[in-house]
Amino acid sequence: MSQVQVPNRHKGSVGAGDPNLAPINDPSVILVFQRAVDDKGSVTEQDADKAVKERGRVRAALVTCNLSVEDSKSLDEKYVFFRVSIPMSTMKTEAERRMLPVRFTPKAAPPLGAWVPFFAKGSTPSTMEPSSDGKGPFSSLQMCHVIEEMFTMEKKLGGAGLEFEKLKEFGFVEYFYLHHESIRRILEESWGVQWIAKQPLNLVRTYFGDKVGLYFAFLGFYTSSLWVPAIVGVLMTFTQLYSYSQFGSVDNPFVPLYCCFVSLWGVIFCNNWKKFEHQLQYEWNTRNFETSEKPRAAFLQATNRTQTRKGLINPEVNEVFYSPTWRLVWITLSASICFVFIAMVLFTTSYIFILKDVTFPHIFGPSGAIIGGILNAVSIMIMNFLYELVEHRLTELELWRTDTEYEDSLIAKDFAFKFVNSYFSLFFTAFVLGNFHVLGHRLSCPAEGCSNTVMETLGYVFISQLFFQQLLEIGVPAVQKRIHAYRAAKELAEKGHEPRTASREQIEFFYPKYPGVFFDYQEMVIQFGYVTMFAAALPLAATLALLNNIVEIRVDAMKLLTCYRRPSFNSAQDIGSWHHVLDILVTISIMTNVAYIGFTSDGLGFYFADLTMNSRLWIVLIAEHVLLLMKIVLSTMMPAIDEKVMYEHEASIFAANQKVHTLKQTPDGVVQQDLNRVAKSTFTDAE
Ligand SMILES: [Ca+2]
Ligand SMILES: [Ca+2]
Repeated sequence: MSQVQVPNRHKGSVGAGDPNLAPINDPSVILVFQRAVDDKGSVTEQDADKAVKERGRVRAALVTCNLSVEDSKSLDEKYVFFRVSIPMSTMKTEAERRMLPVRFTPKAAPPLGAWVPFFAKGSTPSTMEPSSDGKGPFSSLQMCHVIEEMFTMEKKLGGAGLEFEKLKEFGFVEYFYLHHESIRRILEESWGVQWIAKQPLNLVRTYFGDKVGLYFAFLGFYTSSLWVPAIVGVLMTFTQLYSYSQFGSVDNPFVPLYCCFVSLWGVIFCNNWKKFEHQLQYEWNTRNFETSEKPRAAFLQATNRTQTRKGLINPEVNEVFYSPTWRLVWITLSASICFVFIAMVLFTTSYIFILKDVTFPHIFGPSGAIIGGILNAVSIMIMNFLYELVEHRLTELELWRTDTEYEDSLIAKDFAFKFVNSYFSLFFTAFVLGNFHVLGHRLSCPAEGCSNTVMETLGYVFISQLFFQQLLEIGVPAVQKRIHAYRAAKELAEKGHEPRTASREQIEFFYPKYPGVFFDYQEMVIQFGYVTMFAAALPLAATLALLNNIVEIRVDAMKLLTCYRRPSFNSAQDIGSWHHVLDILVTISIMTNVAYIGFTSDGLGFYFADLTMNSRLWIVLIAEHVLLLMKIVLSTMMPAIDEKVMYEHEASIFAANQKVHTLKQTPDGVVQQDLNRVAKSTFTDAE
């Protein structure tokens, strides 16, 4: 059966991208083909013949599997776009086959509602919750994802059987998800431009996928947790200003207390986040994602580096065995390169401190310290930039099977380096200055003590990073977009077209691809380290971080909504290895704070008179152990699971299963579910 449906175009509400365009309200995926054009821009013979035929075949294949296709050309005629959307009848069949999760209403699954695999028989508005952005119970993201899967699915299974690698010979470029204009508008109004309002997390997650949703949940949670240290930090700053004005040093009796407070706040924050995340796993149905995760496309394609070994092949996805020994070789290479970079950081930072202490005062006078501080901040950013150039390549070479594994390896690499690069100068000022010889020089702290120097260093690094990262984050995609738009407009102007009439497909095709949430997490985690590790050195760090993050949420949201293409389907169970990174930072922050109290600041002097080095060491050791013990006690006492919520969710799941059972019962007593299972096993076997 073949049918071509023309998607509805609703007039009235218009998109943010272009006020002259009517929004496209059917979730759709765009296939992009490049036409062979000569220098003057007219279509060549070759294109007119072979490629046109091939595109016709693609269109026919899509229509045959009951997808609807609408094609258009870019204004300069260089590109052909196929806008593919999925009619509801096709969506229902495919969803039932794939057992796509849809949500039962609280009425059908009391008390909270629960996720169930879709089945057509139960699909009524009273049982299945209508999606907030798609059609019927499906979200627009689910619909796009089904379309995407149908592209490459074999023909006999009901897919279009497209082979993108082969199609590239005929000008196929890529495909991408088109933004769903009305939802983008709603998100912009309720999320992107709202400063204090609660984030519409459920809609964000439905529209952008679990991974993005989880990131914003984390960012929001972290930001609201920062209120406590931000307020205490302001008070602390006042006490420090007072003691500076009276005694010339920022040390005062509150310093040790504040350090302990921030360390414990870090512990409580991590525990609370785990609890919140667990709750989200129920609400968003991501509990078992990692067990069902599919291999990465790059892993499947790298056949020349994999070996076929009988019995180890996964025929379902053409997967072959990849020897872990080979992977180990690549990991060793990555580790070595990481160490080289770390050594470079150690050397550069030490050298900058020697310049700052020995050379700059002669050349620049009193402003030498400022120049040294800025130089240190700049060197951190340059080293980060260089390392980021190689880390993705290295992880790619390791050939990980799933996205989660890939990301975990990337995070490990990234954190090992960034930890040293971001915090080494602080360790250096806090513990090395005045105590050890560095590269043949003995560097000293000013007369007021090392605390002031640590504060200066942290101040320069933290504030310059906040500033530059925000500038890069807002600036880069905005500039990219402008350049694309400018080029497109220029080309069109040369041909005498009106730039306003470009189709939405064309506009979004020129947007850059969304790079994912990796760097966003990284920025927050490094910031968390600056806030917690040397708490007393810059108590305002928490306040500055809070202010930054209130802006950050909106910047990241608007970036996603207006600067990039819509991200394709993605899922995640939790924030992954970032958990471990946060946990490590919390533990290290206990140690650094205690060491800071003991060796860098003179805060202890207000409590104990005439401290010897030996007694300092004892106090540090005891304080550290007490705090670590408190960390363990707190983690045990504050369960990561809210039991009441969990029981309610489990009860809802149970109720949902019962409801599904009754609904699927056919008049002669056979449960539809068993039929489905048979259908599903046939489906996966054949695939
Ligand atoms: Ca930022
Ligand atoms: Ca960000």
